[in-house]
Amino acid sequence: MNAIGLKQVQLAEIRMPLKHAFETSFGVTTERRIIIVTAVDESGAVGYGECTAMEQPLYNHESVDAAWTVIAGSICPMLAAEPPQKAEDVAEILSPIKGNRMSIAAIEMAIWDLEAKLLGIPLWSHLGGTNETINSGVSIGLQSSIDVLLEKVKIELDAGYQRIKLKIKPGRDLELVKAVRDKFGDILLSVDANSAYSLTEHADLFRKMDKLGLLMIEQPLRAGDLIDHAKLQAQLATPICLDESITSPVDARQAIEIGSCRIINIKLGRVGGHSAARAIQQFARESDIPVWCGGMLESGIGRAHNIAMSSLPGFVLPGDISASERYWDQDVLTDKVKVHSDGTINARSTPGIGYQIDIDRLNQLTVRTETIDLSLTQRIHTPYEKRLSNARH
Ligand code: OSB
Ligand code: MG
Repeated sequence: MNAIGLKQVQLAEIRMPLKHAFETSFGVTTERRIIIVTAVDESGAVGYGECTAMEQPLYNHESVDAAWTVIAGSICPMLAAEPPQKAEDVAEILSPIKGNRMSIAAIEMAIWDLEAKLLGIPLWSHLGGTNETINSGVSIGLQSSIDVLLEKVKIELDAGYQRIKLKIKPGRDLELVKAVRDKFGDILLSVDANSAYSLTEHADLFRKMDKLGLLMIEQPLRAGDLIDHAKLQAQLATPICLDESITSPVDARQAIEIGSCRIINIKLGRVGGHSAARAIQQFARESDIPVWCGGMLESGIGRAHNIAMSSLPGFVLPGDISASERYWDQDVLTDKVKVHSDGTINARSTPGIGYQIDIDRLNQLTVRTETIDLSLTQRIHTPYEKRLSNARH
């Protein structure tokens, strides 16, 4: 294929009210502010990406407003100084940037979609995906009472979802997990603490949770605590799954090497996009560590990218990729993401992300825009040798 000729990057912030508030150990989300990135080629072809940063830096260090600044003020000028020839170049060109991976991923995803569309092939096959049937589970936020939670779990099991994940936080954990186990028996069940616990205070609690036959315990401790996660994992039969802790292929290697986890949740945003996600799933697969696709309450655009990523061979557990209708009254796609009654989603054969964007709907939801012409913006050059070594991190 000829090199892509990236000409323009368009940013649009949309605001989407969630159907139901989503509560985790770090806070309650009622509305998502999402940056949609459109990458425009010289030929006029476009690709779409989504920035998964949350409004406040409470899941990780990124936030919507900071991401906007980094994309417009750092990422675009770096791509202007060194235009990517292909989607695979983007992660390397941007590798001198420390952190800010959700900002990088948003544009990297858009360029992957653009490239797949230029080739006329679906993104999932362009990435090297092999599974056209994606297994889907749900993440259920903290609820006002155990009865309400049991009701929600029933609705999702009836809809066919293959795995139920319960959000937990200190004081709201064992009791609700036991109640779900007692009522629904032998279902695939996991919990996600979003890093709310500590090894010194809560090792006992996790030993009790270990008796409940969970598929995994997701991110019990702080993101930086790989050593404490390894100590906790050594005391548990239940696999620990890391989410926030894994921001790169190097994090994945170190976590696996010291035994901090036995499962990894991959989120495109958190790890910096498709190239990094692909490298992590490949390394995990070689190490016999199952991976699955995490979610960040994405609009249909992010959801479509998650489906493409989940087609890669390392993704062997059900992901948090539920139907558009679980979160949104109206999505930004003309044709919503649908989940079959057996809890599966089909990867589509349409080029790129495989879904049509509802431009009118997108415009209605947009509260601010910025257009960056790469020929007009400033250029920020970074040292080449440094970049090559950073790219491996
Ligand atoms: O930790 O997986 C998480 C949502 C926002 C931030 C963090 C997480 C989540 C979820 C929701 O669990 C997953 C989804 O999008 O369905
Ligand atoms: Mg999580």
